[in-house]
Amino acid sequence: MIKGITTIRHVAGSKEFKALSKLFDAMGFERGTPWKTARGQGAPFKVPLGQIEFVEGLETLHADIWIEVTDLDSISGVLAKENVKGAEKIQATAWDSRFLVAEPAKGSKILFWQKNRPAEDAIEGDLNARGMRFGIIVSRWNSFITERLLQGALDALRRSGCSKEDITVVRVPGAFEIPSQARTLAESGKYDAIVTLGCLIRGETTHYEHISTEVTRGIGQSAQETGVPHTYGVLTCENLEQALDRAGLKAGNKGFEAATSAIEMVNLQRKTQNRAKTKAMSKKKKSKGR
Ligand code: DLZ
Repeated sequence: MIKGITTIRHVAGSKEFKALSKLFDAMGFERGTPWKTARGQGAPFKVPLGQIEFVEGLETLHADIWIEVTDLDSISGVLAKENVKGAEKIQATAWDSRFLVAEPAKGSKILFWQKNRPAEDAIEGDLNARGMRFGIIVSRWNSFITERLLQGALDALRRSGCSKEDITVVRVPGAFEIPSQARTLAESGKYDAIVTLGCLIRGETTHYEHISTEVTRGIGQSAQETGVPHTYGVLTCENLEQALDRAGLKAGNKGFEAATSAIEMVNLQRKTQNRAKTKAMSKKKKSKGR
């Protein structure tokens, strides 16, 4: 029955409205549908998860908008870059988290908080690509976009220490042809990971759903069946504007992200495979000793 929750803040004036909207854009919030009438305007911003919480007792709440984030230091950086006045220093809570309070517009205090990393030793891949070999498959359809994705991917790999000679770029006609080449490169045994880059625009293809489903399935299947990490930098967009945003403008560069994920996956796979090997060896030793 319950569908969602919207916390509405009435801001002091259009200056504050603009300042808050600009800041929330800079922090990467997804915009909802804005509205404007003769009596005012609204700018909704969406969050992946929301809740309403009632609090009783002596706890100091600092602000009535609380935003949980995954990287508080980056938020602090955005606040500094956007010149937000009244952004306080990061503080520790008594409940294993950190927070900071900012007042981006008069009367609108926002508390940003992040849970401290759990103490368990999660296995994660780091972002050092030295000595790794990557195959990048990029489709030529919408090359205006895909070449930007390629530049983003190359930038990520080179900045992370991968040498030029260890990167092979293969161009295919359209997104539909990406999976077969991904599998060919993966099966060659020459690459630690495969980065796939393409751009499907709904307006340009009546069979958009079919192609995008097939491309996604094919890339996933190649990854699972070859055991070589594949990352997905194929844009599936409604229009050119969305594609441009994801290829280096507002929403970052998905080619850069796909390459970064590939580096992380290679490092992660090496770690988990080593752990699995070590476990198997100690099991063998134990059973021999019996
Ligand atoms: C045919 C087609 C269309 C209409 N649109 C796109 C697109 O938006 N993005 C893309 O990468 N490829 C498109 N293609 C081409 C197909 O992916 C494929 O290359 C051709 O159908 C040839 O098999």
